[in-house]
Amino acid sequence: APPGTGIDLDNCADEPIHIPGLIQPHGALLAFDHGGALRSWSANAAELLGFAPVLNEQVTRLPLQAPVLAQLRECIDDSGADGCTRTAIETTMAGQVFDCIVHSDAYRVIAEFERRDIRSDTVAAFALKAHTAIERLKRQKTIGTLLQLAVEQVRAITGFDRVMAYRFRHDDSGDVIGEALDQGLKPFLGMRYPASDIPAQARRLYTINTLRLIADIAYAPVPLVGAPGDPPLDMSHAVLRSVSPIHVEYLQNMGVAASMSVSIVVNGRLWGLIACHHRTPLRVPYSIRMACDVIAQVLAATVQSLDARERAALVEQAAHVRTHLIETLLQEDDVLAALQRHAADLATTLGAEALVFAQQGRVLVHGALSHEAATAIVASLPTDGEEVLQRCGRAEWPAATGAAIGPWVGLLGLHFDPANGGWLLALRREQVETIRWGGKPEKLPHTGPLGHRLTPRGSFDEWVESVTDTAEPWDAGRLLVAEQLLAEMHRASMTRHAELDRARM
Ligand code: BLA
Repeated sequence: APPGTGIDLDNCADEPIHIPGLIQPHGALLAFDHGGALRSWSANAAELLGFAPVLNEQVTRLPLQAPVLAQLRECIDDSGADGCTRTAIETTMAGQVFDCIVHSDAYRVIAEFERRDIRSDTVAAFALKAHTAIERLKRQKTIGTLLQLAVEQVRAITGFDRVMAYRFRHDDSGDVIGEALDQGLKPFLGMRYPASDIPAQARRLYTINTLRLIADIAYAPVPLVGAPGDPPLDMSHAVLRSVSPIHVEYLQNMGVAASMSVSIVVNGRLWGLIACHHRTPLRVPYSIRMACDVIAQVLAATVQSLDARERAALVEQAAHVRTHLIETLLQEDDVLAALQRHAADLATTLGAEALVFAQQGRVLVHGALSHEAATAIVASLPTDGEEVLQRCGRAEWPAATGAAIGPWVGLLGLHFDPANGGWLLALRREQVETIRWGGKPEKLPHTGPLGHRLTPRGSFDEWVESVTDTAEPWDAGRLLVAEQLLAEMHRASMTRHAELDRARM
């Protein structure tokens, strides 16, 4: 663990990553108060920028190029109200080209000078590539093809060895669902990681600051110096922010030497990340990073509309299935046989891996579920009028059911005929059984001081442990589908009974 911080694997969501008091060494930082007085700077400022900073020196007295000064003064003038938005310009100091990136928050105006070794025209050519990339992204029809194209484009623009699309799940664990990589690297596609690999404070930060670069994992952090009584500098929006040492070890254990990630924020929530790795240090210039940020924003907007479209398609499909089922139910005396005829469609719309239909002691099965397990499941159900029943963990099942249900711990039950024990059951397996684990568990060559946990395999083991005996819960969309189905079945049954009564009269 980072010495003296008290932060370890168990409490890493408490690490205040926005105020590390340190930066990465490929640049220097100056921080001014809203009056334009210099309050703190990185210890490498003199060496990189060619002048020795002095506490409370006015910005106008610093030996900066005129355009940089103008940019800083403008930010200082705007810093009072809403703050100034982040801007960047190129500048040369002590014979070195820098991107100077300026932004402000409620207390400070921060200027970061990031060293750049690539010429401006090369950078401009890459940024242009991003433009064509964006047009193609907007035309994608599914989230899968969209993310795959995006990772290929980000790889082409940045040169990373490996670029992954990482999508968060209902419980903040995540899946690698798209990947572009150099030959000779083992794919991570299909791998799943626990929520704790990206702790809560990091997720919060990543929704407001959407891109971060660790240019060289082996870096020695540079401390900030300045007025001793000042509160720590908030680096939430700083591009040179030094990252968590725990995360650095994680990447080291993976054999990664440089990392960048870009947030995909949908409806204000962190939906996923584009995560990039390189086996050697890689300093991606600021404007290329901004091009990636724009790609991620287009991605987010496209995800949002595809998501909405997918949801609408599900609702439409469910209505269709319902109509067909009801037609059959109105003609067919045997309700279970009617359900069985539509089983495949019902399983799809209910998001189930298997179905069980039960009534008056009869039990029918659709899917890879044994009759014994189905009978045990039916026997565990309440007989009262409970209409919709959900169980997502083994602990929610009656103790008497025991091991009889096998891996089928996820249940969504629709009590369509309480008087006759009529149930439609949608079932899901334990999550561990449904995961497509991309790489074979391997012996990992590197493991750091904090051990196995901070490796992809160790982290997967952690995930398995955290979800053992649970199934993925049904989301709001599927629950709505289920409730509408149940209501329609009740209506059909009443119609049917009314008809039978009439026939009898
Ligand atoms: C941050 N963890 C991150 C980030 C990623 C991951 C992408 C964002 C930072 C970056 O861009 O590099 C996780 N990276 C992954 C995963 C893969 C990957 C899952 O490439 C899969 C291939 N991490 C842990 C544990 C802790 C932890 C146990 O595994 C804490 C005990 C902490 N991760 C942690 C912290 C950050 C982080 C604190 C924030 C780093 C920062 O921005 O300062």
